[in-house]
Amino acid sequence: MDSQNITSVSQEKRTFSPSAAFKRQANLQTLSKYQRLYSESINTPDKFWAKQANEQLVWRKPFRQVLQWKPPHAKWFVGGKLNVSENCLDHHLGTARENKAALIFEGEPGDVRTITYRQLHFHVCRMAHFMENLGIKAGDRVAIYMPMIPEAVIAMLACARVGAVHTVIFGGFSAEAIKDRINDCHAKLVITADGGWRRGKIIELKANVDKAIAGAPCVHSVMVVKRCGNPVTMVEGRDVWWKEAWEGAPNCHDAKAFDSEHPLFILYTSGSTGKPKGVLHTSAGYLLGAKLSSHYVFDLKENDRYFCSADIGWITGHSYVVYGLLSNGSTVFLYEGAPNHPEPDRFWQMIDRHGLTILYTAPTAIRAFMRWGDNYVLRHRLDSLRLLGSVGEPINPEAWMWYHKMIGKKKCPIVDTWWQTETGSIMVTPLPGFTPTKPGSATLPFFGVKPMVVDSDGNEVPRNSGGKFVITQPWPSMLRTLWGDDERYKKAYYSEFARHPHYYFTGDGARQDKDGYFWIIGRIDDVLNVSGHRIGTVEVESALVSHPAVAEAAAVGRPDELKGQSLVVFVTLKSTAVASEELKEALRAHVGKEIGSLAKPDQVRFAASLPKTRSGKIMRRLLKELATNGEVKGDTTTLDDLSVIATLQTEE
Ligand code: 6R9
Repeated sequence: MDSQNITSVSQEKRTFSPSAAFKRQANLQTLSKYQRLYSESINTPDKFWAKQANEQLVWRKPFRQVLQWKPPHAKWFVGGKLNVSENCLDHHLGTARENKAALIFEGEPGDVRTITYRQLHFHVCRMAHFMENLGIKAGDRVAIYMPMIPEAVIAMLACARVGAVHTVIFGGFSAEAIKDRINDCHAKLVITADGGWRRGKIIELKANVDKAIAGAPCVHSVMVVKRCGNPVTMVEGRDVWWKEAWEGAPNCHDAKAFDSEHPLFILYTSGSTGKPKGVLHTSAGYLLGAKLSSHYVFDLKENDRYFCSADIGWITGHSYVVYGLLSNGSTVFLYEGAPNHPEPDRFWQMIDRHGLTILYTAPTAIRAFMRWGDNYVLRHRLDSLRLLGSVGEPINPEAWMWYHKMIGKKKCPIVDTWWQTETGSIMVTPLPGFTPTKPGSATLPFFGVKPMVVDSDGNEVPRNSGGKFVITQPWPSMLRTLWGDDERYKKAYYSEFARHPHYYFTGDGARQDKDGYFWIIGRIDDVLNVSGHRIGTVEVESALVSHPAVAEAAAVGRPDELKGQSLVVFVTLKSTAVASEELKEALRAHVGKEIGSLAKPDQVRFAASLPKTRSGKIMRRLLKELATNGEVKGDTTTLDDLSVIATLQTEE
């Protein structure tokens, strides 16, 4: 098993417990209480989830059955009806939260806006009306390609309100990638902005949407928020400014009730084969998972000001910027831009300026802050912070210790949360009031989650041995299928173990230590984790071979101090092409165009040929070893032509 994803030079053996002061005020304070609730959630899940669903969610019609499980298909809270946006908004009106800040937004240029729950409701109602007037009906798909501005949240909630299924596309994806996603789910409406600010420059979002729609005839309408004021082309009869749409619409909107299993959103994510997968989440179960985990994992209190640095284009932004937090009535801080603009202390400055109490970010960001130097941190007080979180990849002990000392001033518990786009909400995590943490371990399962480390037959391996990380029982916020491809859903997640067709395979490797703590090692499939972003090697390879100079390509990950993994591609050229530095640059740019700049290879290597098995499969394992160590020592017995490796070793 590959443990090299964790770029660790030191071992941290200490455990860290929350302070008595933190414990006293925590939403859950003792291990014994957790154990009792956890056992109940696993042994009598129907009872546990019925109680949670009734307490946490506002129902229009009660459900009659908690779970209908016909592996690998689940239906949760069968027969129930609710409206997700009502749970996030209307539910807080008429209470002390009505005039509480729902969103505090800071744009990269420094503009600040505060939007209360009442105001957010008002905006969402208007947009919901507008969307209905455009002809958007329940079940229709709406693509959202926006910067991190309040309108992005409003757009998501307006979709939820009218029952439209949103698919948020991260602003870093290219026109090609947008086109593929829009076509895959047949989106009728695209909501975007003229641009977004990133390191003082404008990212031209509308221009990308225009290019994408040229190849996506399913799109009827485009709504455009004016954010940067950069020139854009508005197509008559198709494009409308957000402000104009908004001005014409009434303020009140009666939200319809939708079935528990009504689709809420599709989020595309990289898989080990082919095109990105459209992970489908539905309404009640997803919302319950996001809400309950937010409450316990972030220990939410009424006066918290919570900052999650993830973009809403990722699942973390969906669950832990929007749905989990707003359903709890929390104040969410939104930041538009880069963490090092204008200086690498932007986060710390914003934390002091707005009195932020919780920070949830990724190890790759923490490592960048470490590299930029302590002085940028030490200029700020950071005394409002009380809890820190990490997500997206394994956190190496050095980064954990730095986060603990420099940002948390040794008093903030750190929650290292393991989960995935597919799981919808946090699955393995410390609960900050009592779990002793070990740097690098996501610790223990959340309520209702039964993980296991197994061998290739699906049998549990002994403690401390590495194996495949699976989840053996269904949970409310699980993905329901892949959009338009249920066969792929079954194959990707529920076909790994013939004798255990109900085991969900995560694609990760893990081990469980003697205390029962889980240590996630990283992906064991053909998915890379570069700066916390999932990138499918196959996607990058397809992008490369679509370039006229390329005959064949293989993409592999190499451990990287900053990014966790960096992307190295091996390319063989067509006989007509000539290897050159310019061509390497052109290939990087080509991948940027096909997928987005996040997938641009860090290194392009030309090769005379690629190592293959006798059945013709590229042996990425050997290339990975080569990219990492400069040589190949691993098993080459299945290699078709040994000389390929010798040549490759001398080729860079
Ligand atoms: C939420 C999110 C999922 C993959 C997952 C794993 C890695 C996420 C982690 C972690 C170790 C953690 N991952 N959190 N690995 N410790 N705390 O990131 O979703 O983008 O779908 O990525 O990220 O490899 O399988 P997603």
